[in-house]
Amino acid sequence: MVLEYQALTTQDYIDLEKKYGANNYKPLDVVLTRGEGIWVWDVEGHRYLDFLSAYSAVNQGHAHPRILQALIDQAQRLPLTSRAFRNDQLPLLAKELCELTGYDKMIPMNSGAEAVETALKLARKWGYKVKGVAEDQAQIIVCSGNFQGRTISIISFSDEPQYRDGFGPFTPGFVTVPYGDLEALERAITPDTVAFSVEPIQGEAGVVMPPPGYLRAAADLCKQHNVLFFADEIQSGLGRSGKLFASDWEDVRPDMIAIGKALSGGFYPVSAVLTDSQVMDVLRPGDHGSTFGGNPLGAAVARMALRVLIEEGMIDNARQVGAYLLERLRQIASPHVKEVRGRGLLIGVELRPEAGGARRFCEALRAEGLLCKETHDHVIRFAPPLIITRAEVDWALERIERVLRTA
Ligand code: IF1
Repeated sequence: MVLEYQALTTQDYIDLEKKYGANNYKPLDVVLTRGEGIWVWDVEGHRYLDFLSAYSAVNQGHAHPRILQALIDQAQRLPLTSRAFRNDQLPLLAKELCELTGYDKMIPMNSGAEAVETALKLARKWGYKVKGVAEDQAQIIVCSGNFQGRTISIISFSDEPQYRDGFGPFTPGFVTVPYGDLEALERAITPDTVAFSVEPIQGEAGVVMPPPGYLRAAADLCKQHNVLFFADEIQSGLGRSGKLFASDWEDVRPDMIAIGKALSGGFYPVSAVLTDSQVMDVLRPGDHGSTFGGNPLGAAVARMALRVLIEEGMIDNARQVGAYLLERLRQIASPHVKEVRGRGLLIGVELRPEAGGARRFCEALRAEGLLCKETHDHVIRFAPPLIITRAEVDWALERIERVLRTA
């Protein structure tokens, strides 16, 4: 029985969430009830342009009709089998994903963090079984400023105090080097190093771009030292940067890639790790898995999410419209802006400390009908769905310019 509530107000919803929900986020106080394409509506009927895309999980736009239909069709047939039995969707997703990305194999998971954990386990096991690292001695090099999920092992290599506070003891076997520092990476590699884990664009750190040539040179270093280059493309991948993967901008083919978020068009948690047989074949039946990993509903949704991404030209659109947005943002004369950076439709506007923090700009943008989120106090992240048109970007720019110049 679906509980029917008389029309609750925004405040009613906020109060309910505060009363019964964990206080683990500080969201904008907008209560959304409907989404379609780049637009979302709140319970008061206000329309907003979604400039966050659920942190790049809605690259295809909200409620994409073709992905929705795939969800409905599969849900009416067979949502879940567990991996104790096979199903008729996972093999097709595996084939289509490997053909699209050029990797030998994929392993399906659910959340991005689970994909990252899976990649770390694969790297360690490959280190022991193939590279010959002594048991329990595997080292994985990570970058300062990383954000790759919230599990205990992943926050074990975070350098954000809040993400670690109160959650120790931490998982060993990680070494941190400054993002973009090639010499530091070379110095950190030892015979026990099994992988280098990197976000080709650091999203949470504030849309931090790698120095030109860094990814290419880091990948070459990894090859020289028989170290797996693992790219976390969960946020930067699947068209967000204007290419299929952000790694593509430097012609880097990672040894291993984690994807998630837009892999399902925002309809369902679906993630995966892509790699070649020499790595994936270290796994034996029973080594790793998950109840929902590879379920037919998520697989059917992911197949259609990838299909519309390619068939509807969303990646090229992200590159073209993203370049336009970046250029126009850089032309805005605002005393508050320190730097505008990004690639494709993953853009960050870093504000000067004197601007008083990005939150108030996000609140002002919301009043103008744009939903954005600050990251790390001083950066406003602009990441609309990849289907946005130049005209819709102009609509947004008019409001962004007004806020950046008058707030
Ligand atoms: C939150 C951030 C973004 C990710 C990369 C793995 C994951 C994420 C590069 C884990 C997830 C999400 C998590 C969400 C907010 C959002 C976020 F602000 F936290 F950092 F996007 F920048 N790798 N990012 O960006 O994927 O397990 O969440 O599916 O935790 O607040 P997940």
